[in-house]
Amino acid sequence: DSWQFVTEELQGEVQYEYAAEFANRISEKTGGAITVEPLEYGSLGSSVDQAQLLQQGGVQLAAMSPGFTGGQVQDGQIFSLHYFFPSDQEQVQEILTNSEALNQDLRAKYEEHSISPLSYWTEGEMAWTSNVGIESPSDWEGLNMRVQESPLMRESYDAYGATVQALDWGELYTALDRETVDAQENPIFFIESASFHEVQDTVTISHHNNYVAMTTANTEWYNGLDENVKQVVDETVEEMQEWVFEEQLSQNEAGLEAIEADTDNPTEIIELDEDQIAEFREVAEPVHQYYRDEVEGIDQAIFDKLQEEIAEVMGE
Ligand code: 6CS
Repeated sequence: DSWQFVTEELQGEVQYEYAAEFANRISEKTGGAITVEPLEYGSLGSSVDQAQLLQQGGVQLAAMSPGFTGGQVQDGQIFSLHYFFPSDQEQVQEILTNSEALNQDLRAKYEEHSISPLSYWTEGEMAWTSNVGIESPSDWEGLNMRVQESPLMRESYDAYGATVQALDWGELYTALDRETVDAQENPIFFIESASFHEVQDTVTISHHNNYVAMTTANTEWYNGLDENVKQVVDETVEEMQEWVFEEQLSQNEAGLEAIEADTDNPTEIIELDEDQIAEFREVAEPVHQYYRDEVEGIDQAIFDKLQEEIAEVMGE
């Protein structure tokens, strides 16, 4: 048997390397009876196209960011709230791995759309890049922020006074270079790898959110697997949680070093202090309640359960 595993990233980047490692493990465990082909971003269209392809069963497996199906799976937008998850990445990975709200309840919501999230994992904290150097919410005024296809991402940046524009990342470098877009968010490894720092003067370490990715399978395909094969898939997905945590950590560390060492493209690194973070929190937190109470189609029980699970891991 042969499966395709499409990713939203290029060779060398976290999602692609995940798919490649997953492929090795599946092949090893099945003595070569099953091969998995990892696919780079762009080989099957835009990120939105790839999500649709998975839903239609055109590919069996995908690394998917919730942001690209935010219009379809409303509850997946919970990942775009700012200052909702902790900033400690070990805690984040623990929540993503063990949360019942995510791994049972949110999974069921995705499955209504033929997407089975087999796991959720962090690609690291996201940072903001811009030419202005974002240090307080008012710095967002007049900036056009790039977002993914998620209505709630708009709300989060609206709250700071920014305008927003949905764009696939393949178009983002040019948009930043031409200044049709002024700012974007991504983990450090990706900022460096996609060379966004070449066309942005500053990176703000804001601790506002994490980049969450999901290992997804087409639901009908997954449900139709032989029990023993399904077990191999599940077991591999579980093992990969620790592997991908280390992978993102080393890629993010190397990415920061590379940005700092790139003297042809000097980039100011701004780390927000506690007072500055408190200012952002004050503006961002009402969006949590807005999401829970006002966004149509949201399952409030998922929000409440996840919030409790987060508090528990954070020791609150
Ligand atoms: O910003 C984006 O859209 C891209 N960022 C990452 C970290 N992975 C893939 C995604 O499409």
